[in-house]
Parts: sequence; structure tokens; C-alpha cells
Amino acid sequence: MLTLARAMLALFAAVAVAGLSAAAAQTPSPPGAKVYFINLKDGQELTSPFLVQFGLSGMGVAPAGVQKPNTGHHHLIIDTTLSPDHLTAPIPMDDTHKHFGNGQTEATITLPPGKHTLQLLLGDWSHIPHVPPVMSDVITVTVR
Ligand SMILES: [Cu+2]
Repeated sequence: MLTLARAMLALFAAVAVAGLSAAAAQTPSPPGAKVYFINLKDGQELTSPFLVQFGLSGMGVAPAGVQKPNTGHHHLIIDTTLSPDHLTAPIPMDDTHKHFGNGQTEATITLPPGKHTLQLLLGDWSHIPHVPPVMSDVITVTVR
């Protein structure tokens, strides 16, 4: 009976450790943390190239590779949407997912004429979104 109890305890401990390491893969964000566009609003008309200023409240900016609580770096999502899978894995690095891993808080963006969607998404030191994810609303801008 004692042996069974020990085995159960060992099993519970193993499950608890597995649960912790799974949760540790993503970085928590503090309640109320927000990213937002400082100088752009939904429906705005622009000429390209244009400046995008990244606003962040409730957290700080740290470069990629620097693991510090309640920090992250900015990502600009252009003309694409984020699926639930995108929010649990490293953010892709391509023309539609721009990383600002040096801790930049603004960028000059060049886009062809037409309508474009923009969204900000904070990523942790390893480019993975936080839990819960810190992301802005999607805005649509028109480049003239
Ligand atoms: Cu990144």
C-alpha cells in the first residue's frame, strides 16, 4: 500500500513538472498590457514611405534575446491575419511579419498603393507571443 502511494506521488510529481515546462514555453504578459499605433488610425490615407510609431503600455521593450520579465519587442503584421497557431509559436520572419528585434519603437515602411492592413504584435525574447497575447487591433490604411 505504501509502495502504491509512493508510486502515485511520483506520478503526480512527474505530471506537475511536465505541466510546468509546457507552460514555461510561453512568457506571461501582465494584466492590461497593450500595444497600439501612436500615429496611425484605422481608415487613414498615407503616402509611402510612411512612419509607424509603436506604442506600448504596461510592459517594456527589450531586444530579442534578452529575457526579462514583462518585456518584449515589436512586430508589425502587414496584410495578413494571425491564426491561433501563430500566437503559440515563434513569429515568422518574412515580408508580412516584420521583427524589430533591436528594440525599435518606430519604423519607416514602404508599401505599394492600395489598401493594406497593419497590426502590432509583441513577441518575447525568443519571438513567441505572450500569454495572453499583446496585440493591437487590425487597422486598414490606404496608400495613395
Ligand atoms: Cu521577433
